[in-house]
Amino acid sequence: MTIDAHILSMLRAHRDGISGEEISHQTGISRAAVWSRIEALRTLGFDIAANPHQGYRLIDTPDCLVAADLLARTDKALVIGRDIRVVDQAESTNDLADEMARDGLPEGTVIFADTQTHGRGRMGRSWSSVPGKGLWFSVILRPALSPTETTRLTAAAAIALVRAIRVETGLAADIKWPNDILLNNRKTAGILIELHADLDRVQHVILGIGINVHHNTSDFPSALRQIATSLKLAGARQPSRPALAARVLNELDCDYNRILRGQFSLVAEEWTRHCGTLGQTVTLTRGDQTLRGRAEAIDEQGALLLRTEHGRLESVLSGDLTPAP
Ligand code: BTX
Repeated sequence: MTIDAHILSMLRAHRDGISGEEISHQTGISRAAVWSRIEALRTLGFDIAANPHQGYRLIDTPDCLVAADLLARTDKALVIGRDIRVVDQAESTNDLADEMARDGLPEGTVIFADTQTHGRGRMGRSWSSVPGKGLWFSVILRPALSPTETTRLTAAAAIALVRAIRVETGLAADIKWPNDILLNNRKTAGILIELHADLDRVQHVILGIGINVHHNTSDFPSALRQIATSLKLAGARQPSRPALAARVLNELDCDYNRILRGQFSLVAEEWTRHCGTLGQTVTLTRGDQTLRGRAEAIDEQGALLLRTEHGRLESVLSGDLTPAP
């Protein structure tokens, strides 16, 4: 953890205040250096009070993403959030994370961008990533899974998002198979998994997540206004991007470790409870193929089990679903 992350973590643990001497003792830097780090944090927008009796007290946190702040909030992470980086702009955080993974950065490293110029969805679709309005980030993972088993990671990310949104905003989101998080039937978050793999072994996986947080309707491109929403539009009062970011990472850490421990059934169970798609008759589109059937469950890989009109049970790993007429 960086010194700033350590200081923020101590300030959070001592809401009534902590002395400069104690911070200096725990971080191993001088009291003058503590003061100068507090000044630097104030410049970033952290409201930190100082008084001779109570010491330093964290009053308020800015809505912007600061790596030290996120690290302080995820300091119990087993894997995800061990290293966190923030950039102002990226073409796509998935590309940045992929470069970082190829450069050997460890699994669990997370990269956030305040905006993306070429944010993408599946199959070359674009993902709108308005500056300062949402969370656009990617996580490097190196799981011991086969390429088909990585579908489990989409399910894990989906339930982590549902829990994080509920805890931070009180809103109950639905999962739409395979990778959409909906509020009031509109897309508020999306998940994009990209693999670097051999035939039977994954080298690394980039898990990209986009969450619309502060958008007003006019912040979305006109083509999205009828299908997209944000936490704010769905009724969240003053959602905080850093609080939500850290919560998602903490929840994801928990679900990722469930998968690594062979407990995907727990993830699948929770996914099933939150998935609005199950039980519906749907049309699945995959390239130029379409399939009509009833969405029944997800299997142990994370694939959707679809009962076709002919009674066959098809297991599908990817595609787009629409309600069947
Ligand atoms: P998807 O292919 O399921 O959805 C893409 C579709 O979603 C678009 O064609 C458009 O209709 C709609 N859409 C685009 N932007 C938004 C938005 N902001 N809110 C709601 N709907 C939208 C979904 O793919 C996967 C999205 C992952 C995005 C993250 S952001 C960080 C990381 N970097 C990156 O380039 N992608 C991921």
